[in-house]
Amino acid sequence: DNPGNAPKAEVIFILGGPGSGKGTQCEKMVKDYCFLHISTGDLLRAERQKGGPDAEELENIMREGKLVPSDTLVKLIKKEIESLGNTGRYILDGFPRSQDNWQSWTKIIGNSVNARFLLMFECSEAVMEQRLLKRGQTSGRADDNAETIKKRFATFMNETQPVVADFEKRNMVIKVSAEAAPDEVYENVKKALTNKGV
Ligand code: B4P
Repeated sequence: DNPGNAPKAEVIFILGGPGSGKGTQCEKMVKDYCFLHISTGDLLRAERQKGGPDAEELENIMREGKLVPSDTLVKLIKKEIESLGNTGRYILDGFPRSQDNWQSWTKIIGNSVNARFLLMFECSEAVMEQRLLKRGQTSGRADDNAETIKKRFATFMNETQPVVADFEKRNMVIKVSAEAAPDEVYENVKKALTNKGV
């Protein structure tokens, strides 16, 4: 599984509301740090694109702003990390979005990967909504419209906030303000990573 005794893979989880700028900040981090980037949204969109037996179901769930089944997603994440030799430093963008996500992680990946901490982007709904509507003008994404955005916010409140609270109890959350322009937000990110010894 782990040829040549390479160090165990290590992961930093990245979360924030829909439109908080996770993807944007991850792109910046990859340029400056030795991180491999896995975006759960991109993984799922790629899976849908392949057109396998689950493609239609994935499309429908995402259009509804709901979460896809956790085991399906965690198996995809596992495959991705394995394909890179089960080693390296990852930023996992969009995970864990629910307590169920985290249970699947524990069951399917567990201690084979070292989970470091959770970087949480904080942003008001008004700002997030504006960003997503703007992206929706060109993204072609089925979920960047006013109706789905409302549902994504509800999913975030009801399913993601509780798992973030669980991580907070274990002192594993580091919060970053994500209201400002991308470069300014990135300054906050770098400070947060330095504080964590990254
Ligand atoms: P994602 O693709 O992760 O959706 P997202 O929340 O919109 O994040 P994204 O990274 O794309 O946007 P960002 O905030 O960076 O997930 C899509 C769907 O997949 C979910 O709804 C769910 O169905 C499924 N899914 C994903 N993870 C799952 C999981 N763990 N379990 C189950 N299901 C899962 O950026 C938004 C926009 O803002 C961009 O246009 C960007 O250019 C702009 N922007 C960013 N930063 C900005 C800034 N500072 N100022 C101005 N604009 C900014």
